[in-house]
Amino acid sequence: MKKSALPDPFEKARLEKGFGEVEDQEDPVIMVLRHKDVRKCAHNWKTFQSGAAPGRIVVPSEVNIRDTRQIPFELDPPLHREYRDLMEDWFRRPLQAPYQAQLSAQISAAIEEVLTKDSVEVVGDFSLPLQSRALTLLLNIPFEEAEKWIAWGTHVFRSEESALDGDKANILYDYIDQEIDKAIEHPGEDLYSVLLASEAQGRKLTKEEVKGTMILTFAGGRDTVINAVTNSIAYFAEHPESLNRLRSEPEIIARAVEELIRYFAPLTHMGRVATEDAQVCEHAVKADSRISLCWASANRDAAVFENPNEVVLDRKINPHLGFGFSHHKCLGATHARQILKTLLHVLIEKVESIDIQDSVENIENWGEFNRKVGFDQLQVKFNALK
Ligand code: EMZ
Repeated sequence: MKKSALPDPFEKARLEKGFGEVEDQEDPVIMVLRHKDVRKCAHNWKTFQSGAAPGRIVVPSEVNIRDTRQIPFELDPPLHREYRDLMEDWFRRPLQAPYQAQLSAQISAAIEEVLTKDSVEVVGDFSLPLQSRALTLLLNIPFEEAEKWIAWGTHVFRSEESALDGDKANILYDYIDQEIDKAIEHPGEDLYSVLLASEAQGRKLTKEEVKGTMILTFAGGRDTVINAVTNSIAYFAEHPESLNRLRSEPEIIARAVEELIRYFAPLTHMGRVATEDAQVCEHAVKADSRISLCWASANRDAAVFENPNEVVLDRKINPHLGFGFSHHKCLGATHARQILKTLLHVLIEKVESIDIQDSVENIENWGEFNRKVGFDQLQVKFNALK
C-alpha cells in the first residue's frame, strides 16, 4: 500500500448495515455511512439539528471546552440563513483577482523556500504556515499576524497530551476576545470589523456572535486545510505521473481539486442531534441522541462513485460531500479550493518531483473504525523543475 493512500475503513459496515456506532464521552453517535442517507439526513434539519448545545454536534464533542456557539454552523434555519447571508459575499472574496494574486505569491514563496532544503517536515513546516498565511487573506489582516497562529500548532483544540485541551482552546478564545476589542476601538477593513458592523435579527451582532463566527473561521479551516495540503504533497510524491499530467493538462486542475477533496475527505464527519425519535437505516435514533454524517464514507460509496478508492484526477461526475452538504455546506470552501488550485499550479510550475523520506500516519479512532485522515509527520525532499 502506498504511503499516500487513505484506505476506506467504512466499506463493510456501509454495505452491510449503513451505519456504525461510536462512543464519545457518554454521548454516543450513530454514524450514517451511505451517500444517499448522509444527504437525506443533512437536508432534514428539523429532525437532525445543528443548533443543539454549543460543541455537541462536533465529534468528539466539545461541550466541555466551549460555551460559545459557532456561527452559522451551530444554528438551524431560518436563523442560520440570516447569519449565513451576512457572510457569503465575504467568503467569496477568494474568487477575486487581487486575492488570488496574493495567495499565489504566498504559495510560490513557500515552495521556493522548501526547494532550497534537503528535508522538509510538511505538516508543521509547510502546510501549517501555508494555511495560517492564507488565513490572513481571508480575514483581511496583516500577513505578519500568521506567525502567532503558526505557533499554536496544527489543531486549536487538540494538543499532544489531549484530544480536547481546554487550556489550548483558551488561547484561541482569549486571542479572539482581544482582537474583537481592538476592532471595536479601531474599526478597519478586516472580518472582525465587518461582522461587528453587521446586523441580524434587527440588531447589531453581539460580541459573542462575532466570537462564535471567528472561532469557526479559525478552527474549522485549520486541520482540514493542513490535512488536504499535506495529503496532496504525499499523493503527488507517489504519483509523479499525475503531476506530469497536470503539467500537460492544467485545464483539469479544478476537477483534480474536487477529486482530491473527495478522496481525502479532510473532515471525517459532522454530527447532528435528533429533535424527535427517528430512524436511520432502520436503526432507531432516540430523541436528543446524536448521529453523524460521515462525509468520508459517503465519498467512497460505490453506488455513486466508480472506482471509489482510486484518485481519478479528471473525474467528470463528482457529487462528493467533502465540503458537507445542503444548507451547512462549508462556507470556507471557496478559500480552500483556491488554496489547493494555487498549490497545484505552483507545483507544476516549480516542482519536478517529491521524495518521501519518512512519515507518521494520523489515524482517527471511531469505535469499530480506524480512519487514516493524513499524517502527523511527513518528511520529504522537493526537487526543483530544471
Ligand atoms: C468546528 C469544526 C467545524 C470545531 C467544519 O468543522 O472544526 C473542528 O476542527 C473544530 O474543533 O469546533 O469548528
